[in-house]
Amino acid sequence: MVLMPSMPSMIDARNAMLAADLARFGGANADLLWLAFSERGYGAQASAASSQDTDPIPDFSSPEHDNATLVFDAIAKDGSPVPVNADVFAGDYDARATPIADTDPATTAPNLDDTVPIVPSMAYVHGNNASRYRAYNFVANAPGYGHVRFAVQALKPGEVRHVTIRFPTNWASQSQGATAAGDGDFHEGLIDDTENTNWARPARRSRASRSWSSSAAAVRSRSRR
Ligand SMILES: [Ca+2]
Ligand SMILES: [Ca+2]
Repeated sequence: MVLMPSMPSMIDARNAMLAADLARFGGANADLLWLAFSERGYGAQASAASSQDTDPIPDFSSPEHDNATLVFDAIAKDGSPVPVNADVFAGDYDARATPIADTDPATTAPNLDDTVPIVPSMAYVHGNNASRYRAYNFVANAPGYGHVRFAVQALKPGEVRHVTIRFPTNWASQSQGATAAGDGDFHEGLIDDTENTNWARPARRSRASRSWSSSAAAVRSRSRR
């Protein structure tokens, strides 16, 4: 703790723990520390602008281990030859996270290519499901194709693993021509292929005025209360 700056980012906290191990134990635990950090996205190339950064850049590679490499490809399940421009996120959810890869050749920035160096996972603990302990979980989404969740199991040191993500077409997507209308706000949030955005139900009204509201969305919304 004393090695951390005030208002540390998670990266600052990682660096302080590595420095403490170096100062006190001559770096004897560096491999274990880097493994634990890298498995959780705090690898050597991870970065955050500040402790307030809500879009830090994750990295899953370790400077102490023989990393594996993931190479992502995305295709449409129905055989459409149109390229699927997918964003790939580590974990189970694409909101409040930044991608670790994408399959869109037009985008270039850290983590926006199709190749991910990644430390072979020994214990990516997420939930209580034992089958997940040797796997990395991912979610990918693409305009017109919704999202796909998948796991990559048992990576080996130095392995290059090609992962093809097969997307079902989402005919209820605005990218496939769907439209949404009705009560509430942010209708496009229903049909934009990402859980990051949501429809908002109508603001609460008095009982008298609410009884006049009869769209399907409003009826469903009331029945859940
Ligand atoms: Ca790209
Ligand atoms: Ca949405």
